[in-house]
Amino acid sequence: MASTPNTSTSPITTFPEQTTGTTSEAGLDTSSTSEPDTTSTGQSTGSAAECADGVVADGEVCFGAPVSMNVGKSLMDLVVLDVDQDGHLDILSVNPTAMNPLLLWWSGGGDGTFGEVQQQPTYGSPSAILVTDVNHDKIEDIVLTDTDENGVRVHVNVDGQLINFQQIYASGPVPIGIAKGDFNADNLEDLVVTHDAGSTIGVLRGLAFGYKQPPASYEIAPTGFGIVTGDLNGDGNLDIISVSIEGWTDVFLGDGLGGFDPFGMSVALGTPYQLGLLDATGDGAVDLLCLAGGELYISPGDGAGGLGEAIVHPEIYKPSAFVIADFTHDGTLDMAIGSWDADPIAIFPGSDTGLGPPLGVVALASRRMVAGDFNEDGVLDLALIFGAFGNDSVVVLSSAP
Ligand SMILES: [Ca+2]
Ligand SMILES: [Ca+2]
Ligand SMILES: [Ca+2]
Ligand SMILES: [Ca+2]
Repeated sequence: MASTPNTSTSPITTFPEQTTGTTSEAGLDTSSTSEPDTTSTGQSTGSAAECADGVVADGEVCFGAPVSMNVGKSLMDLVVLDVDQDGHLDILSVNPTAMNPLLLWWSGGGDGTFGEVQQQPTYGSPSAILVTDVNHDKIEDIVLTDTDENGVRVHVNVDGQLINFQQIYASGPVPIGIAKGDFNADNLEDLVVTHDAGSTIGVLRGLAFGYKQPPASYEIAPTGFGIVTGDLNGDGNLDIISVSIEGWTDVFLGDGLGGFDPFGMSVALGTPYQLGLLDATGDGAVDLLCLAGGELYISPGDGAGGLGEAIVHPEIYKPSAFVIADFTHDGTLDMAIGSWDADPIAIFPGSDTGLGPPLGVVALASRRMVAGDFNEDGVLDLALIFGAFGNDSVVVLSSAP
């Protein structure tokens, strides 16, 4: 992976030619660099697969025309959950404005369409958002890290309303990142929070309602920035990977009882922007993906908790955001990744041999991305934040198999 096999200087031309299943609308769109394209940009990959024929084929990646919802505000992140409890996925974001932070959400119609924006106040200074079930009633709620309160704030879904219970669960100084998982196998989701001050992460054990206090603190390299959970050593227990603002990576192996053992630390990277876990190299072990310094770094996992020296993915140009999910519906995780330069959002399909050649989708400068089946056809769709900070839009790319 030291160099790209393609000698062209244009990252766009490193995408493979589409040889089958194309139409006049198919293929990469390179005509628009600043506004969402309004034409269909679907494409297919297999000889039997054709976009827009209504048949879901393994390996096929097809999207219809983008649908854009302008917000006119800055958005922090996107999450997906059924807020109004009508059985259809909704999209929720946070406008983190000082003094008057808002939750903004759009009710999904189940057909890829969304209603008018709805908003409600939240409080403090939200810095990260996560969907989880705070009260374990099988209805998803949200938690926000709050840098004013040095903890997490919960909004619990009660009859389709995200109720703020004015309760803060302390995590540590200046929380900036959050991840979840059931660390002690009691079927109650737990949280881990990383902090932009000091050198700790805080583990918050899930209770029947809320989280155990005080948090369990673990030392990391100062100061924290990104946090992600997954099973690095394949023992069935969730582990925690923290990446500091300078790129130091701390691994904590979970014991399955809620405790964590520091495993090791490695350097790399630079200031991380986003973290994820996926077997990118195809050796069966989970690898750490990290957006940092205008590159996608892959720290190859050794399957025992260790992370090797990070390598730069050679085919990804100025990455802006990614989401890991099974877009090709073949049971293997894929990576959708966007670019700051309005190059196409690319889907890198996962396989037994690692991430395959990318498929271009549409030229959009996405800042955050999330996946969900909004049009309920069994194939994942994308939602992303588009636009300059302060005047953002949410753009939905629905599958069109
Ligand atoms: Ca809904
Ligand atoms: Ca709940
Ligand atoms: Ca738990
Ligand atoms: Ca879909």
